[in-house]
Amino acid sequence: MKADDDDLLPVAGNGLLHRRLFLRGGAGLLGALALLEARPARADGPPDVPPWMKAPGEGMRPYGSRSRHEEHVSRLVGAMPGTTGAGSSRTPLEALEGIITPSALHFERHHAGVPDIDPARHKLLIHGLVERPLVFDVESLSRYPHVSRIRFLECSGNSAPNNAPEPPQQSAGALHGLVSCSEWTGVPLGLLLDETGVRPEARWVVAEGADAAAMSRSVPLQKAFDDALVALYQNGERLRPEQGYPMRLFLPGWEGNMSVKWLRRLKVTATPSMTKDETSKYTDLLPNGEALQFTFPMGVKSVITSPSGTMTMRGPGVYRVSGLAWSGAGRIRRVEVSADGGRTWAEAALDEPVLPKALCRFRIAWRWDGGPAVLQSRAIDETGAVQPTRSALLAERGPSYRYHYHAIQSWAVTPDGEVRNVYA
Ligand SMILES: Nc1nc2c(c(=O)[nH]1)N[C@H]1C(S)=C(S)[C@@H](COP(=O)(O)O)O[C@H]1N2
Ligand SMILES: [Mo]
Repeated sequence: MKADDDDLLPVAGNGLLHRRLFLRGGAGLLGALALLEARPARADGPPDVPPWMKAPGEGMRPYGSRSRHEEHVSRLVGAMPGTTGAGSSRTPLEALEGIITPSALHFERHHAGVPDIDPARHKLLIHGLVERPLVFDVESLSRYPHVSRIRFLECSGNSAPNNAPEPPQQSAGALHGLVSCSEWTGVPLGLLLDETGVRPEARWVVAEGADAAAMSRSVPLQKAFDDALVALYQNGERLRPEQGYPMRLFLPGWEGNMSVKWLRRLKVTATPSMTKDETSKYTDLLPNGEALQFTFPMGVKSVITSPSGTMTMRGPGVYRVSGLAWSGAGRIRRVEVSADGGRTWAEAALDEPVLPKALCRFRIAWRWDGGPAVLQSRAIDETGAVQPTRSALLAERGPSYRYHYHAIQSWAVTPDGEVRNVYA
C-alpha cells in the first residue's frame, strides 16, 4: 500500500497524523513515511558473521531471565525512611510496550515489607455472618473453579507527585508507575462465600492480610460477588511474594489498597469495620474539613509513555507516540492525543483487544517539525467519563486531596528535543 498525500496530512494541530496509520493494514503506509530509520542495506553480500555465530550458545536454564543487556530496566524503588519495609516501587512504564506488566516489574506497595510465607502453613478463614465458617488452604482452593482475567492494579497514591505546585521532572514511571497490569488467575470470591452461606443481614466483608501490618479493608459484599477474586496466579505462575504469595484478594478497577495481599481472613459483617487502613489512611480531606471515605473505583486515566519525561527526541521527523489508558469503570472507548497543549485533538488507534478494567495501549503517528509542542492524551471510557484537565481536577477537589489523581499529563517538547513535565 502506498501512502497518498491525504494520509500524510495532519488531522490535528502541530503534526498529528491519522490513526489509520496504526490500524490493521496501515503498516505499508508507515513504511512510506520512512518512520523506521533503517540504513540502506549493502548491495555486496550478506552481513558480517558476528562472534555469537562462531560457537554454540549457552545451554538450557531451569528458570529463565532476561538478556543482560536489559538489566537497566528496573523498578524505581522508594523506601520510606525510618520504617521497616514500608514504601513502594514503581513500574518503569516508559520502558515497556503492550499491556502486560512482566511480574518482575509489577509495582509494589507494602506497609510492612514482604512476608516469607510457607504455603503449606498458610490458611484463609472465612467467618462472621455466615452459616458455616470455613478454612481454606492453597491445596483446598486449587479444587475450586478458577478464572483468568487481565486487569490493572493501581495504587490510589499513583501520580500524586503531580499535586505538587511545580511539575516534578521525572519519568513516566516515576510519576505514574504505581499501576501495572497482569493476567490474574484464581477462585471467584462469590463461590467461596456461597460455600460458607452468607446470612441475609450481611452487607460487607473485611479482608485481612498476613503481613506484620495486618492490612485490613472493608469491601461491600456486592463487589465481593461481582468480580472479586482470590488470586493464586499472576501471568501464569504462582503469585510473586511481592504481590501476595500464596493468595491475595483482587478487586478489579478499585483502589489498590483494597486488594489485600497475603490474604488470611475474610469476616462477613453488616457494616464496614472502620479499620485503621480506612480511617487514618486512604481518606481524602475536602475543602470543608470533612474526610471523604470509601472512594473505591479508579478514575478514567491515560499517559503517553513515549515520548515522555526525561527522554530526548532525536530531531524533527515522524514519531510513534505510544501510551496507556485505563478506567476502573470498564473499557476504554476512545483516546485522543493533542500536540498543541489541548487546543486540537486527534483520535489514537487502540490495540485490540480492549478489555474492561485493563490497561489499553494506544498509538498515533506524529510529525514533529522541531518546534515547541505540548503532548497530551485524554481517555474516555465506556460510561462516557472523560479524563479531566489538571486545573479542573484540582479546582473540584481543593488543596488537601491527595489520592485518585487522574488528570491529563502534559509533556512539553523543547526545540532541542527535551521532554519535560509541564502543567498546561
Ligand atoms: N496485606 C497487605 N495488603 C496490601 C498492602 C499491604 O501493605 N499489606 N498494600 C496495599 C496497597 S496500598 C496497594 S496499592 C496494593 C499493591 O499491590 P502490589 O504490591 O501487588 O502492587 O496492595 C495492597 N494490599
Ligand atoms: Mo496503595
